Amino acid sequence: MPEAVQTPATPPPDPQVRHVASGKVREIFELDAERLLLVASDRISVFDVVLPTEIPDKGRVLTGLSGFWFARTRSICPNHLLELRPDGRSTEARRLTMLPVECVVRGYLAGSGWKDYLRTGTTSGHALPPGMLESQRLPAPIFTPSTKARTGHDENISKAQAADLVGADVLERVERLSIAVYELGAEHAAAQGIILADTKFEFGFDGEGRLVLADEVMTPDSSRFWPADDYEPGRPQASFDKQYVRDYAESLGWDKAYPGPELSEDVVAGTRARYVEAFERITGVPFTAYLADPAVVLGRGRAGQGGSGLVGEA
Ligand code: Q0N
Repeated sequence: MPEAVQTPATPPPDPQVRHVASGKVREIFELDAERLLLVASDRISVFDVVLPTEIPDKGRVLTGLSGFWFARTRSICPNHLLELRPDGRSTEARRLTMLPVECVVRGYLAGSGWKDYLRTGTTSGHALPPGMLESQRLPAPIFTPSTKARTGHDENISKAQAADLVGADVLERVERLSIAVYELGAEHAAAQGIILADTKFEFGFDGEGRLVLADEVMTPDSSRFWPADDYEPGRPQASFDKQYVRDYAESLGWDKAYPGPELSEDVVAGTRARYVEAFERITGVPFTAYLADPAVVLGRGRAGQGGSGLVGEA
């Protein structure tokens, strides 16, 4: 394994590049009227707090996984990916008009879906079978839209509320697309021993009025990844990627409030290894090959690119 290269989360200063938005661990810049640059940092958040210690290459793992899924879901839905940059953490993307709903798909009952079910027997208006256990697999995947509340937290909304935001027709289309992309991802991940319990998608419209898949896709930051070999319904599941960090942070007696603890070298190394393992299991590509040429995950070499070169072309 080559030494992990630490690069800044932000591209080199360039007066042409305007900062558009910033998430807890990602930033978005404007390249021109049609294109954005999405940069994934190595920052990690746990219990909703960004920790002071970074996980080397985490941003590259997430960028590569998203690229892999974009390439493999094109037949279901066009997407915003134009290019992965050679740094492996930056994605050039088509600029879209984003929908103001987050498209969550749940295949298993966890997190806020489980909490809603305990309180009401339903989640986002889906009547679920009685007597379900925490983390249990649902009879079929369900679509549970959410919005960013003023607190910055995601808030589950009913399908009727989501339809008020985007229109009933658009909502029906993103529901169908979201479930189809999730089913492809969950089946692929399961074959590699990873349960994709749930995931969040974002869509936008391009200039021609097409619905396009955007953001990051089926990464550990936008999804729950569980190791299949210790899956057991009736309790919360270990996180494939963040469990060492959670266990370590709790062993220190951290109260889960800002600021979070510094991580030990062991925890950093173990966590980095879990991210790389998820990348390699899902993509089938050695992470060293991704570092040498990120385009390997797109199933097209840098040399001999066919078509227009747009992964997301319709
Ligand atoms: C964009 N975010 C993340 C929507 C925004 N391809 C794109 N074109 C234009 N804007 C964005 C993308 C992408 N990806 C995505 N911000 C800007 C934040 N979401 C939160 C929910 O609402």
